[in-house]
Amino acid sequence: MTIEYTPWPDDLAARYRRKGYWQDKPLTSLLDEQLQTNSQGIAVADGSRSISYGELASYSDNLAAYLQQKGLSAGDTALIQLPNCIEYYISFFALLKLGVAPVCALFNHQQTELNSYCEILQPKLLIASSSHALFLDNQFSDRLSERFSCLTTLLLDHHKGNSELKQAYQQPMKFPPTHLDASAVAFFQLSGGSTGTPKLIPRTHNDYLYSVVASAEICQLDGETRYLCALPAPHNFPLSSPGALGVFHAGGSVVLAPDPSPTSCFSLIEHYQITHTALVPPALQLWLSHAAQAGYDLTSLKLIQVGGAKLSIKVAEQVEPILGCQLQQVFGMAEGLVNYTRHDDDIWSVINTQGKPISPDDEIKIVDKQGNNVPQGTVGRLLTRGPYTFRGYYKSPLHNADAFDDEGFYSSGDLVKQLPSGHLIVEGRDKDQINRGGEKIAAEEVENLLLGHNDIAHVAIVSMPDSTLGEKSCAFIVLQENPPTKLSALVLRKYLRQLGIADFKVPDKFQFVAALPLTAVGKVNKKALRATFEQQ
Ligand code: AMP
Ligand code: DBH
Repeated sequence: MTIEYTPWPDDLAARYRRKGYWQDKPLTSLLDEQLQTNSQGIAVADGSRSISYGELASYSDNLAAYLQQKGLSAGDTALIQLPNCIEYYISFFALLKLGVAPVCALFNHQQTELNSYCEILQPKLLIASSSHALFLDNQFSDRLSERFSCLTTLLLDHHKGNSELKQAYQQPMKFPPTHLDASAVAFFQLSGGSTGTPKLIPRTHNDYLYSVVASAEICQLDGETRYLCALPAPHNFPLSSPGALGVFHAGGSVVLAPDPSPTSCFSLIEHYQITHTALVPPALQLWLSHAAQAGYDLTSLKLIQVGGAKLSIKVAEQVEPILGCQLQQVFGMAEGLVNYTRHDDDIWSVINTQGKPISPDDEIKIVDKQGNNVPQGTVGRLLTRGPYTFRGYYKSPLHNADAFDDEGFYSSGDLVKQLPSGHLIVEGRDKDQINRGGEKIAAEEVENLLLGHNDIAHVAIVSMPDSTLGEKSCAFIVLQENPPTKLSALVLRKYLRQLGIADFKVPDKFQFVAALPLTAVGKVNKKALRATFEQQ
């Protein structure tokens, strides 16, 4: 059984192979290569534990063999939700080895998100952690199993002590190497989304491995690299740009932090002599303001990557003077295209641009509202296709018809301009999304949940400027006539939390209005709603 996805056209696939981007090797080859030469080297550390490449390989073999016995096989799918811990990479590689494609939920996702992923993917397996409130007891997992009869295996991990998951991966078992088709779906990435329901991004071994290997080269990773993974481990940025997988390719070590705060990270930097890390802009700002008085030695840091949301020039300028290391801007997307400022870029480009694409075969179009190319240096909508940019969301034909143009270019919804050097500058966005310090909120998803409330007639969620997060979210609410209860922000927050959505999606502000402004064609005029904040 194979997992369906939209393939690249034959001529492009042939080109990507000819140019050596696609090597027809599975993602698991990263580990196999380290096993040959570096099996004693530390692959991952979290808090007090660490495992070598040899252990990562054998633990993921054991788990793959255990799951095979449970009836999982190539072409099946799984849902993983784990915090930043060693078990995340063991589970990820075990499933890759089996040919089971997981979607890896973020740890702050709640029941709405997990239900959606199960709905779309119909997974056979769930790997989750009892350190998440949803899995403290069996209530939620029982409900999931009842609702999704596809879910036949559940493996729980506990932060402390033994667990089903730990038993499964520690029990020595032979897992004979199986052939994996490198053009098949390896796993699903999560899209930040701009529609009512979450979208999954199928990533193949070939395309993802290329982005990882090319990123590791651009970022000059080697066996001495010690990378601090402080963002959520499954996120595309710390997984692949070059992220943990890039570090594994280079034979370095990944150190996991529970979160990106200075309190969690600075002692780890000093202790493990961290050389590289990846942050979102709000976390960087915290690092900058705490570096001086924290009393930790951060001099091992060579490179801080910043991406996920636009970094202000003022903050970018402070990185070298305050943290004593190089800055790299990263503008990427789980759908594919990733841009980096380069080591040999002039300082102006590093501070002022969001970098240039990984690959000579990343094709970029910047177009106006009619879809015509704009003159160079002019702001327009970004479209892209290339050797690691997907060609379609999983099982979403209607949405795909909008998200791609006739030539298979993906429209990212970003407004950018390109300099003669190829560097892109992100100038804004043309998608119904709020970027809350790197955490993406699809406005429509939260609007739909609020519309489920009996007393709400209309709702529109838009971004409002915020000095720390860049943007926060504001819900403009029109009540039904004569609502029986008095609705307040407090009540609505509680309502959303009871439905169970990730906390960052709960609007920061609720504004009750008599009516929503409309455009000439009768759509909600979000531009006018956003403008109300500019006037304040
Ligand atoms: P996602 O589709 O959830 O992976 O989010 C990718 C989106 O994050 C991009 O399309 C941009 O809108 C935004 N983004 C990522 N990195 C940057 C950056 N360095 N500057 C500005 N926006 C960014
Ligand atoms: O925001 C992102 O999705 C992102 C940012 C930087 C990303 O996917 C990436 C690098 O790979």
